[in-house]
Amino acid sequence: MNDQCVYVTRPDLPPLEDFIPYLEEIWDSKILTNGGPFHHQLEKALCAYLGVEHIALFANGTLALVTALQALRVTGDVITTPYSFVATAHSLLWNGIKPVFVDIDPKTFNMDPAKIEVAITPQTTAILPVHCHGYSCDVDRIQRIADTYGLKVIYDAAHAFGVRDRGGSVLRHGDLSILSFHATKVFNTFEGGAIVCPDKKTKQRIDYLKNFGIADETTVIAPGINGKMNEIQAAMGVLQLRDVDEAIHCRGEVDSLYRQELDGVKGISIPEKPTTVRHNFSYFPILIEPHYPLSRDALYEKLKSKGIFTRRYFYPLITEYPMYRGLPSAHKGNLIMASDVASKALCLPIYPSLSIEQVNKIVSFLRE
Ligand code: T4K
Repeated sequence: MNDQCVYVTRPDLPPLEDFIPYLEEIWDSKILTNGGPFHHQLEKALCAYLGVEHIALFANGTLALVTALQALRVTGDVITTPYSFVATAHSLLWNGIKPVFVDIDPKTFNMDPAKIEVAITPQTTAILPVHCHGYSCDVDRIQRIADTYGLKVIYDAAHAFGVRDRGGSVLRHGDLSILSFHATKVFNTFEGGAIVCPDKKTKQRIDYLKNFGIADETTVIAPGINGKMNEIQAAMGVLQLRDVDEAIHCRGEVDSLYRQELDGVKGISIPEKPTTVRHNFSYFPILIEPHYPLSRDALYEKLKSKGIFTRRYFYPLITEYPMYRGLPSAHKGNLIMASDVASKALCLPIYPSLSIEQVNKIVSFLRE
């Protein structure tokens, strides 16, 4: 890491001195984990901030995904997207579930609901869509399909912290939604994650599962895992919540500046602004079209040579990795849009402390 370089993201951090009193409290109490006071405080504060009823915190988003599938006893085949971070599909394999990949909508990069319906078989038990880059999935159509065929829906909402549609938080949709609080996310607890649950009973089950299945000192009700968030992570979360609106606001300014400055640049297309009433500006993806003077990969390398570290999220597609490529649904002909988007996508740097000068520098390289 080099201060002269610009990265696709940088974690948002409070001033260190603001965190010291939280550490002192942890040192005094000697409660470091297993559902301590900061854990409790963060769950409550997140419910209030996000406008949801129940949240179970996790050590990271991947454990939250794995546990969500366990909690709903999902088995068999699950329909999901190839256009995501690999953790989405890995959570299925860790549960012995077969992923069935379907193509995406090239406008939102989210699963195309029309493709979901034709992929359903008697083995299908659930749908695992991703709100990619914080753009909401077509939640109404997905729910209609799930209701018609009796399927569960678990949203991988790792990118969708704070996103709201007309009815409230997008995290209320489906049976469960999963969040990631990784260092690279809009809201971070260094590492962290959560499951948004619809009711107390489901949260209770998830709380057991993330703590080895322990119900009390002498009772273990399920083969649970250790997915608990520790007190330092939770304290960081409580503090980070204080500044998250400001952070999202700053991200929004960067987004607007890119949109304004890149408008009309030949060979660059920008996904339309999302239709949600509140976006979180977690990523700024652009597509490098064939008539741009450089290929996407040549541009990526050129920017890197100038100290600008963009990312090709999500290239390669999940379906190109060895543990997935043998599946019938991983065939390229089944994933025409996803393959096309993966070959063109470039995520530009976006984070609250990115300056106007830095954005202008990136834009001028792209225009060159
Ligand atoms: N589902 C979806 C849809 C996801 O996107 C993710 C995670 C998950 C599930 C799983 O959630 P977690 O289990 O991670 O909570 C990153 C993240 O590691 C990953 O969390 C994230 N998605 C994914 C999209 O991106 P990399 O390999 O691109 O990260 P890395 O280390 O290259 O970081 C990117 C840039 O961020 C660096 O160039 C500089 C900056 N950075 C990164 C870290 C870790 C920092 O400045 N400080 C840091 O501490 O995967």
